[in-house]
Amino acid sequence: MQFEVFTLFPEIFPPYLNESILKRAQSANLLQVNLYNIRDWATDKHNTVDAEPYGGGGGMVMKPGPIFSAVEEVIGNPSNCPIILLTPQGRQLTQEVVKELSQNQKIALICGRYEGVDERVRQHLVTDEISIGDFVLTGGELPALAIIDAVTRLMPGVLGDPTAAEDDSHAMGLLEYPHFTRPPEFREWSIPEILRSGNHGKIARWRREQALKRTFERRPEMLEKLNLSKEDKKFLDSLS
Ligand code: 4FV
Repeated sequence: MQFEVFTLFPEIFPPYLNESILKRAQSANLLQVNLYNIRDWATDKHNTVDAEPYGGGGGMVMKPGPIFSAVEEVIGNPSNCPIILLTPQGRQLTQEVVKELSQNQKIALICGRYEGVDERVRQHLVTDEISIGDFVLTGGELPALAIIDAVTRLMPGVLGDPTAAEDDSHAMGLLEYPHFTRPPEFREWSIPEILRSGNHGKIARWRREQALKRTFERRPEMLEKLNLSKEDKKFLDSLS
């Protein structure tokens, strides 16, 4: 999986990318992240990448020129991969969208700063816009890292246990069931006996019911999208 990342702060990325699973994925050539500083494509003597908004109002806007030049030089025009702008105005990032993005071999990510990018970048360069949530950040770098992280862990060979990604909560459309590990007694808190029964059928059922219960309590709207078994429905009825 190859990410071409266009940003004004490339130095933000290595500290996160060069640790743990993402570091191993790069060493195993399962992940490649190329970082480009948009300012390197500024053409004026002050390497200007932003300017006041037409029509007034506070803040600055990123100029189209340096962004178009950078992306077209690196990705080419027409582009042979999705060109994603990270913005609060984008479609919501979900595990479903992550799975869809993971079907690509290469993805370009544009990280905005200031009040955002000139609208012509959206109209004539970007092929997709993604938001990581209804809140405003100082830059698109964290959202870009979130996409790189979430997509990379779906790459075969990245997670130690290949099934781990499948039974992810959001992968199944349910919130995760409770996890317990050693010690069996912590302070006066014990763990559910079922988990030490060795009866994997019963454990799987318990986990399914716990995931249904947690989803019912915290995110009931997620249940509408699922095709639940009779058993699941009977269990959920017992909750209300
Ligand atoms: C954001 C988000 C986000 C908006 C202005 C960067 C900032 C600044 N991106 N999901 N939420 N971006 O807040 O993706 O340019």
